[in-house]
Amino acid sequence: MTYLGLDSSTQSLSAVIIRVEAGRAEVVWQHAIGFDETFPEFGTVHGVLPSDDPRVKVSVPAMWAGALDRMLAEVAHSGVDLRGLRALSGSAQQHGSVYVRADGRLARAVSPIWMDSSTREACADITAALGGDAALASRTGSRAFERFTGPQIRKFHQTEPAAYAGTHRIHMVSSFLASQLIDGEAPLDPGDASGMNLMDLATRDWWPDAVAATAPGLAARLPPIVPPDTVIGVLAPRWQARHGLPPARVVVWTGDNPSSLIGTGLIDEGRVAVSLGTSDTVFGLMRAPRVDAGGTGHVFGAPTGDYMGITVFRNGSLARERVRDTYGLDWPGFSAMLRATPPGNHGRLLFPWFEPEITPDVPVPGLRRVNLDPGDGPGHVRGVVEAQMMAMANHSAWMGVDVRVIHATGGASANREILQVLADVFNADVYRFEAGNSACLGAALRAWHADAAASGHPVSWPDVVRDLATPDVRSVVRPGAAGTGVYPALRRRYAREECTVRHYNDATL
Ligand code: XUL
Repeated sequence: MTYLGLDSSTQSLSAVIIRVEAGRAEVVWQHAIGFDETFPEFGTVHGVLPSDDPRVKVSVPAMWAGALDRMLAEVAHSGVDLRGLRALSGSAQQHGSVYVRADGRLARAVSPIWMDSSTREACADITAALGGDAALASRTGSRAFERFTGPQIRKFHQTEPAAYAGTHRIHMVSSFLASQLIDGEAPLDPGDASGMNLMDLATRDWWPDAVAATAPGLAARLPPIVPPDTVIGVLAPRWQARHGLPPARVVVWTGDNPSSLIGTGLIDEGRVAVSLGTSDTVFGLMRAPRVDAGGTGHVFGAPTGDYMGITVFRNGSLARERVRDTYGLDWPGFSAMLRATPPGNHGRLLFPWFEPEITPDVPVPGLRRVNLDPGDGPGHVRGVVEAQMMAMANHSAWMGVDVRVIHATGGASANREILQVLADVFNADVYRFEAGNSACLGAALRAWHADAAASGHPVSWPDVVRDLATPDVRSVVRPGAAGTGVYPALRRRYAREECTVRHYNDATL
């Protein structure tokens, strides 16, 4: 039996095929399609359309759908025997919204994505209508965030009322792509729906007050929310005919972070994963929703039916790349500079907010430096990595996990020197994974879990994650002396400085 997992991220669409025989799972094929280079006609840069306003970040649903078509062709030519393809599922960048008319055409050719920070007024309106940050967070898992789909919908309704009126269905990226696969209207799962400021965490259904506070007539435009293991249809006849694929079951899609929870094997409480991708995220499973009183983190639904706590940082891989490029380095050169600089960076601090930051809330982008000269390449290399790791450690404390072990994933987890800083700052053992894309792997594993349940032969989550989503023990990076030496005090200093400098509006500081 084989299962296909897909992941539509900010910059690319990835796929993985796993084979399951006698309960053992192995990866038999993987592939990725980069958006910018494969579809230059759409004009995206790192998967995003250029904009004069740094707060506005949109991308192109037609490009995502084109990539899906291209990927199914690649799957068909993968050389894997697909007669045994039982099911597929997928994940996507979270929060983005796609506006579809009744005739199936798009009411808006572009979609706001998770990097957008242009909905401050909409957030304020929704927060006021629902009784404040704490009330909204305790009900939906998060206070209002600018990238969340509810505030985005409110802005769309206010700025383009005619297009909103002509919208029949508002999809997230995940349900938009799943809809293509079944040639119908796909529902949402609680994992992705909890990134909208619209879902009631307790009922895992729409919260009527939030729906009413967001935009008129919204209830009729939202997809239903179904349990995470739901089979929503089969691969539509047009895909079967076009690519010679079987009528495999399609399992509801979810967000990339919930899917990564499975792809990094986090099916119990007590461990966290750190994903170092376009966004950096820290997340872990929660049996009961413990909402962040400080308002930086989120509680989402988990694919296991539990919950997950997560904190999201916008200046992830693109910030690391900006520093690398500014000082004319390649990745080996970047790593060499990390090795050559001491933990603590001689007191030099960098706040790497090249773009508006989500955590902490920094609406006006720009680097802030403390004791750091703009020409100091080594100081910036260690500065960006230490800043990212300290921000992650500080801002994920609300999850209440005593972090002893970290599962590291995402592109930068291939870099041992970056993982050493992660291990030192958290004073925790860090493990890596074989599979490059944990969201994509998680989608394939979720397809297996749901298909087994639908076939009347359920497989437990521990069995599903055992072979492929277990960290490679040989990959462990252990904390050095800095874990108990410099970093505890430096983390406190970083937190204090962060409170001050995030209010500065001058990018040249
Ligand atoms: C999660 C978030 C990002 C995107 C990246 O809240 O905004 O991690 O999901 O694809």
